[in-house]
Amino acid sequence: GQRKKWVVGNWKMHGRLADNEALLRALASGAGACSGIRVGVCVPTPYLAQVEAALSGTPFAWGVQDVSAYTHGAYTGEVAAEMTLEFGATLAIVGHSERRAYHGEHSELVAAKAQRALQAGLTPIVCVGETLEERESGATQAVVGAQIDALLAKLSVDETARVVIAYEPVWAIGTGRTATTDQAQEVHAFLRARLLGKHAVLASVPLLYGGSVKPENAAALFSQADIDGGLIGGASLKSQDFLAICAAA
Ligand code: G2H
Repeated sequence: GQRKKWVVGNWKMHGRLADNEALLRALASGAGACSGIRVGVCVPTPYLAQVEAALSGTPFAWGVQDVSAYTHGAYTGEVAAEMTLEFGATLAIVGHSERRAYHGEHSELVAAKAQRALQAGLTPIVCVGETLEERESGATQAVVGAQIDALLAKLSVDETARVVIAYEPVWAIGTGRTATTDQAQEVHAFLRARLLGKHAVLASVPLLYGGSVKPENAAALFSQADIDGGLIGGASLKSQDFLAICAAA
């Protein structure tokens, strides 16, 4: 297709210097699996310097799992986009369902974080997705539609054209329960149409799938018309699995 495939690891709150070193070395030496795709890892902030040292000069980009909506100031505990730039970061996940659920992040804040990331020169990976209860009550499109609309309400078309969106059904995250390729494709097609409804240039926004992507299911998911790659949690902590997923993209 015309859109490049993306594979981005989300380490979540995992890692230790020594374990990271082994994983990063394996990724750097397995970079051959990544030709022709966009690949990256989003790591806990304290490890940015380590990741920069290990992945500079490889095809891998790196970044963080959240970013402040503010530029600087009295925001205890927050990390500014500009701080991550000093460590070569180019990516920032925003609005992951774990942040929405455990840290009360709502779609307006998520949109503000995405905009701040863009203004700093980072590529935000904006996560959307429905819970099991919402899916079972037939509200999937209403929920993810509202999440996308909040983004479209805040960002200009030019800004929106520079984001990456990840569809992560909450019921498929870390549960081993993957959406079927048809379930995923159906929501991706809906998201594509929603973006297109705003402006034709938004047809090129990469739409990643996330939720228990593994080497065994990656190729089938990535072959769907509107699935442009994946956001990978658990499997991104094992170099063999992550590189196999990259090879499938
Ligand atoms: C979904 C995904 C990565 P996992 O959260 O963002 O994690 O692959 O472990 O389901």
